[in-house]
Amino acid sequence: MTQKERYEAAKQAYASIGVDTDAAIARLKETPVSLHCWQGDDVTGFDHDGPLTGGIQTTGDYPGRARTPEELMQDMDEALKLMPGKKKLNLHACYAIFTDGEYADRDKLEPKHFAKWVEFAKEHGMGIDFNPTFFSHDKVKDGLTLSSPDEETRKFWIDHGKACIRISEYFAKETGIPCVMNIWTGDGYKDIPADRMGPRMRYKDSIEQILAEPYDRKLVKPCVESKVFGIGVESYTAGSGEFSLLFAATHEGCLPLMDNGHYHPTEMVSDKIPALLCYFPEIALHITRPVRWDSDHVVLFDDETKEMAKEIVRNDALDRVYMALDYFDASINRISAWTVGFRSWQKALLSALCTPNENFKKLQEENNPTELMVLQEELKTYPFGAVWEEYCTQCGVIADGKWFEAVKKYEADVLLKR
Ligand code: RNT
Ligand code: ZN
Repeated sequence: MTQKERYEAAKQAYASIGVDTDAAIARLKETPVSLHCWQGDDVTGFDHDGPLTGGIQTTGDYPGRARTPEELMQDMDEALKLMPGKKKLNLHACYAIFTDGEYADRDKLEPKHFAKWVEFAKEHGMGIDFNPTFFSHDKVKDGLTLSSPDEETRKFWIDHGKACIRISEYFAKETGIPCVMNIWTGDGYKDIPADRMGPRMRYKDSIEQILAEPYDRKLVKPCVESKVFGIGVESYTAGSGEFSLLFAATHEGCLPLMDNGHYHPTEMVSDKIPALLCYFPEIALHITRPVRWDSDHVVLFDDETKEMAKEIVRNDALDRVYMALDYFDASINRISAWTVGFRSWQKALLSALCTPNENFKKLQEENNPTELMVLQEELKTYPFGAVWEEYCTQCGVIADGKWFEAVKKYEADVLLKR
């Protein structure tokens, strides 16, 4: 059978249960997913020499890490060729590019320090999302930034946040696509705190000051990302789940951002998505794979990933949820890590779009869990692979089974020579 014949057969099979695979493919093609630059260099960036801090960690020493902006862009170029669908570029402030020996500290960053990234994004027709970097810097005092009791420290990081709002607006204006700007800090304590509320009140005031920087609400979408713990920050985080969610709920225009590595292992972000959609016009996600902890393993086409995609699709929320990948694995080929994660999330979305969601909801409402179970189970063996193959083909991207050859060649020709 040719690829087209395989797809036609699959299309018929799905049509018999009321799913239009052509429509599913068309919808996915226009749905942007944000690709994080930090998988390419183990969250290092270009504005400092020190270690990665903030309670996050990359493990592994696979050869070929990008060491310069040129290498990172070259690697991303390579990875982007292997990813079907619409992309956005997700940057961190520490990826500022300084030219001619100039340097600006984080509180003094300007749009011009990201001009090369804008050029790169435009070449690929991508919008840009942004993250102030509240870690890996000597002004992180005693593990604290926006919640620091030291006013000079706190002001430095507030000014960094404000600078990032201005840069986010620049990105949106340049690309014509709104910029999601995510605030996450690793602020917290290793051991039992004597004051849990004080740091949170300071954190709240700091984010309020950052968001007081004038910006166009249609162009910049600020978010607050929560976290339950970090390495060396096991007992307390200032930006806990309740803190961050309630901050967003009480500050017009601010979105909650859920990272599915940031909850207790039995809590499911798939269940939280529809809860938040009841209240917020828009929400944001960091899609990752936690293994026993917030380990940031590469996203796979696994059950919880599929469940998260289902919640977005069947609640008709593809335009209300800003989706970004967030993981970093230094123990495997980084181009492959990017590609597997991006393709897995695309598969999860496509599979959710190839689900007879209205029929399934109807069965639930009619209180027919027996038939619902039967049909949900049978759907698992439908010829999804052929639909995925067609999607990749239409996007001009190599289908499964062959793209890894390109990665191996790039590794031999480029990465192993670094
Ligand atoms: C850390 C958060 C945060 C970072 C990136 C690099 O636990 O998930 O989003 O991963 O900002
Ligand atoms: Zn995250």
